[in-house]
Amino acid sequence: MRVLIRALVAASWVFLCARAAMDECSDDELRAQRCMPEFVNAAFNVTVVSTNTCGSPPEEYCVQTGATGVTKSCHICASGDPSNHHSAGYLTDYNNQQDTTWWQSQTMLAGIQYPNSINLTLHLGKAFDITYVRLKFHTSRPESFAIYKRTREGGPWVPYQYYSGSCEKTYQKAGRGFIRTGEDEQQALCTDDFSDISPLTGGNVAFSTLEGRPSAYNFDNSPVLQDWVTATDIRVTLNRLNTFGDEVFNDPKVLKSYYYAISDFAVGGRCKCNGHASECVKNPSEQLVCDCKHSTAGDDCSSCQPFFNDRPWRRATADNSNECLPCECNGRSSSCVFDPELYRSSGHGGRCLSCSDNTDGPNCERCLDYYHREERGGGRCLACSCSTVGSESPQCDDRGVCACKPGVTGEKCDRCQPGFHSLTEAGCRPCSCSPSGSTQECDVNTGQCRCKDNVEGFRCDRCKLGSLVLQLCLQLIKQVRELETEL
Ligand SMILES: *[C@@H]1O[C@H](CO)[C@@H](O)[C@H](O)[C@H]1NC(C)=O
Ligand SMILES: *[C@@H]1O[C@H](CO)[C@@H](O)[C@H](O)[C@H]1NC(C)=O
Ligand SMILES: [Ca+2]
Repeated sequence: MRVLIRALVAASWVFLCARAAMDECSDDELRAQRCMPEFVNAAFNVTVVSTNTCGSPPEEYCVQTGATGVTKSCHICASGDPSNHHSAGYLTDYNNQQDTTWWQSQTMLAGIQYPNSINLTLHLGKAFDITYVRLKFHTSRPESFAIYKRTREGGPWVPYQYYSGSCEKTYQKAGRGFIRTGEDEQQALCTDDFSDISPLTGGNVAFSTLEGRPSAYNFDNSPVLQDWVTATDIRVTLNRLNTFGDEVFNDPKVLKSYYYAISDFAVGGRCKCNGHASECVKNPSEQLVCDCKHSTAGDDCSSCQPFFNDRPWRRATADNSNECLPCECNGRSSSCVFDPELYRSSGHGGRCLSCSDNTDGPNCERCLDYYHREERGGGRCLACSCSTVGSESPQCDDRGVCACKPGVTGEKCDRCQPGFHSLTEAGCRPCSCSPSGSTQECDVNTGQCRCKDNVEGFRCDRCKLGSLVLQLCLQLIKQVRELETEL
């Protein structure tokens, strides 16, 4: 019993050393703090599935007295009989010293002995942080048995601990092994401490998940051990019965006195919520799930709620609740994702999605490309609307002014400058008008120069026939021709 108590205390210390108000997810000033569900026997009233149980059809078993030749008291195990059955439900019922109930296997007479094994499987229905697994035997403890666990639903069975008087022979494990700092802390050890045939009844075996594992003293910072204590299922595999060696004579009475019987199967631990919930509850489909706080989500509070992706999810520690923080989207988006690159560069990893009001950027903080911020009023983002023909680029400046191609003008670059005509992808062409015969302006669409009186032609370089001042006109044009040639 002293060994048991020592084991349980050693195993519980990590959990007990946590802050006093562990059931509160925020303190008096409403600051988030680590919280966890209460410590419970996770196996209580949970059905264990056994691969072998005595009593169908009814069969006789005899109580082991240890002495050979002494008349043994024999009884009937009958699965249908309320007062003589020993079904697996008795493993996890209320454990009453005065009125012991126990599960019992068939006897050695029915072939129960190594290498035939029996599995007792406990399905917790949810991840728990396991502190200990304890078995109370109604007969003598087995010569060899093992405890396995599943870390996640449907995952592989991982050995937790071997108990054997023949560690090397049965499990190929060194007996009395221990784990040094730096070694794999997720390995199952084998011990022969609990494998004696005595006591013949009431022997306990308790496995504490963290005992003898160096990083237990730094549990908050040991993902390896955090994973080690996590289990959704626990399985006890009974491999070899203890005997006095008298079974070799094949006396049925002797063989009927060897069988497995366990009166209590307890699993001490807490519903696993990663420090983000103070209780587990049944969801609408009757599954046990954490009642997550700190803006976390999931059955085990192992992710952040949608829109709380400003930093990566972390489990809560004694001095940091590590609650999930909302994305900053300036009220222009209700969805975001975590962006590791953004988190590295800015310390805020939330990238807002589908920003409204023509905004863009990780926080919807700037205008979309080809938009600019309104100078007065509400500072809305307005479209640049730069002319696709006349602008160098669809992007305008802060004041909404577009960059125009040569000869083009207007805020949106949608018309020709004075003295230019015919807006195309190449900009506007300069008017080519005779300086003396025209006003040097031309039609913006056709390029037709605006001619002085008595002058005509596309460039205004011909005199009108029949003009009164024809002579004067011809003279003028001749002079201009000469001037142009000189230049
Ligand atoms: C045990 O579980 C059953 C349902 O499986 C439930 O009806 C009963 O109340 C539980 N007993 C206790 C003591 O929790
Ligand atoms: C019992 O459990 C062991 C270990 O998980 C497994 O290998 C074996 O197949 C199981 N046996 C039965 C009958 O379920
Ligand atoms: Ca019981």
